[in-house]
Amino acid sequence: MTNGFFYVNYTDTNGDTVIARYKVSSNPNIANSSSAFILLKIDQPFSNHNGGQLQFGPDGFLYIGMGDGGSGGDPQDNAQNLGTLLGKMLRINVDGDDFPADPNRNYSIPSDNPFVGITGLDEIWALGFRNPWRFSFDLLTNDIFIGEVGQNSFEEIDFQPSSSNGGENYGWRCYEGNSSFNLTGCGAASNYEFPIFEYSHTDGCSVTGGYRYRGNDFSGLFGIYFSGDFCSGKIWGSTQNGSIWTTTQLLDTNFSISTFGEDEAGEIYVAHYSSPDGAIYHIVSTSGGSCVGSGSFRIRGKVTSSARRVISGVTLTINGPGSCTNTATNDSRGRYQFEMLGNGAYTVTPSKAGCTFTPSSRTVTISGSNQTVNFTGNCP
Ligand SMILES: [Ca+2]
Ligand SMILES: [Ca+2]
Ligand SMILES: [Ca+2]
Repeated sequence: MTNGFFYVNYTDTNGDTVIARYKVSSNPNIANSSSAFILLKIDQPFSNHNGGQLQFGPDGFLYIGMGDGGSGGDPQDNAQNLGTLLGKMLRINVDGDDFPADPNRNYSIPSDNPFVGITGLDEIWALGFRNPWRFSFDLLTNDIFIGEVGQNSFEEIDFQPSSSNGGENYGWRCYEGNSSFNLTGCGAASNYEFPIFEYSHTDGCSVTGGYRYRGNDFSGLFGIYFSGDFCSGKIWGSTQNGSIWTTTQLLDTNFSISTFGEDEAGEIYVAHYSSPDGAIYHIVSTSGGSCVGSGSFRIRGKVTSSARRVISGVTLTINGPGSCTNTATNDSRGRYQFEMLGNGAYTVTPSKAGCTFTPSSRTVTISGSNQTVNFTGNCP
């Protein structure tokens, strides 16, 4: 953000949740410690399940993941209660103050929040969460993925499409994952949103929600949503086909997975929490996959002899980001092309029995535009 503000969610020394804004100092890596401005304070009845994730949405509003207040089994029934901010996803406007008399609420309410004008706190964007402490927006579609920690049996990933107007009920403490937990006072199952992925405590103990890969370096990972488990170190990948999600285990690490991260280019990282020193790892693909389909640009060109005669039937091999590869054969006019390429460096290599080419291969970088790569061949 060019205004130098950044936002944090912390647990204060009373055990309560604070959402605060700070400003960077003259050193871009150091905050001005006297610049604190508290937006929101929320009393926490127990010491666990404070949530913690903050994300600005593509709409410019701040989304806040709030746990159910803690203990076990949501004893205060917070997640299903529209009169408390606990157990909710919140959505606020960090500009303005709709509560001038309240020193613990210093923000305004987006007018299209789902409980504006009806019963329910106006900050609420979605409800029915136990501890949604890691959630993220899909950089391409703006869909929301929410890692939701379960009680004793099931961990889950919840999904909210970008077309949503908010107000979904994700089920906790009526449901833990897809299974009923405590149905006292609950409605029909059709009132609740169920996870796109759940796993039992055979495979872990506490889910860490991640990001959907939208980077350019590993085309084979494009569109995969990554999540992991703090206890087992397993990492899963979820892929979408219409409304159907399929999840497979991609890695079984010895990490204590405390968070995933996403950089400005859409590359994904995973953090291993350990004492005294943790570590951050970059998730890469070693399996290649197709370069074609990872973006919207093309490489094309022509193969001719030094006398400018067409050489056809040449096989062209492309190698690109993340070890991706494709081949194409040029046409009777000597032309070839590779379409739908993402940004990055590509090497194109021609081959045909009995021929030599000048140069033998060429490397070009796609950076927001198409590229032309021609070759001269000698086929005596
Ligand atoms: Ca206020
Ligand atoms: Ca209301
Ligand atoms: Ca749920």
